[in-house]
Amino acid sequence: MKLDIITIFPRMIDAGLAEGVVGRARTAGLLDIGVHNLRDFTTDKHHVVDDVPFGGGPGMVMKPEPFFAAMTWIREHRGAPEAVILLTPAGGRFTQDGARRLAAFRHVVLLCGRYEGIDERVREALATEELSIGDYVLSGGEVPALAVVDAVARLVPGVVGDDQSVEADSFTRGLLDYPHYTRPAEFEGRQVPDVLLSGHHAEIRRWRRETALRRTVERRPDLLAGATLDADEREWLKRSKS
Ligand code: 4GX
Repeated sequence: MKLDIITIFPRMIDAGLAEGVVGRARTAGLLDIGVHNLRDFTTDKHHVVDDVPFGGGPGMVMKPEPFFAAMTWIREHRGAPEAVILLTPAGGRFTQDGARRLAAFRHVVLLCGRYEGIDERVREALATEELSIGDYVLSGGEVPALAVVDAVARLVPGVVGDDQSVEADSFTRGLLDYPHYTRPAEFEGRQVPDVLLSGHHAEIRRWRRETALRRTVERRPDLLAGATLDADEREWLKRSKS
């Protein structure tokens, strides 16, 4: 999969994509990620990327021309992307379903804004969609872009070594994860649940499904509407309601 990110802070993106499964997938050639410094696409001596807002008001607005020049460079040197995403609190919420949708594309471009925002003509003429990672105000689109790339990349076949670990993920099943334990079996007086030490694999599976479901009911009941439950799980859910 090919990804291109346009930003005034390319080192933030480089650092965030150098480690872990994404870093390894880049080295292995599974992900082709281009990081582009917006200032490289300015034509003035001081590489200015922002200007005062028409109509007045506080803060600065990102100029359109460097974004248009960067997109022209990308189309010429990297090919025509299937999606150009602007990260903004005004976008639709980025979810696991959204990550799956984007992971099916071969080439995606992410546009990172700073300051009060980006000239509206960038959104109109360049962006094919706008995404938000949540209802809070960040200082720029770089952290959202890293979140989107990370969530999408780990769905690309081969990026996460073990397919089963993507399968097991919370949200792949539409439920929260079950609790995980490793050695020692007792730590500061806290015991690992006996069933996990029992070697009874059918019982372990059952405990995990039931615990995941109970946690979801308690913490994120909103997720249940989109979860795929088997007959046992529907029965546990009915009992948990009474
Ligand atoms: N999920 N921000 C973007 C600047 C900006 C504003 C408007 C383009 C248009 C955010 C979020 C987020 C803050 C990133 C404002 N750029 N982005 N930035 N939450 O808060 O995506």
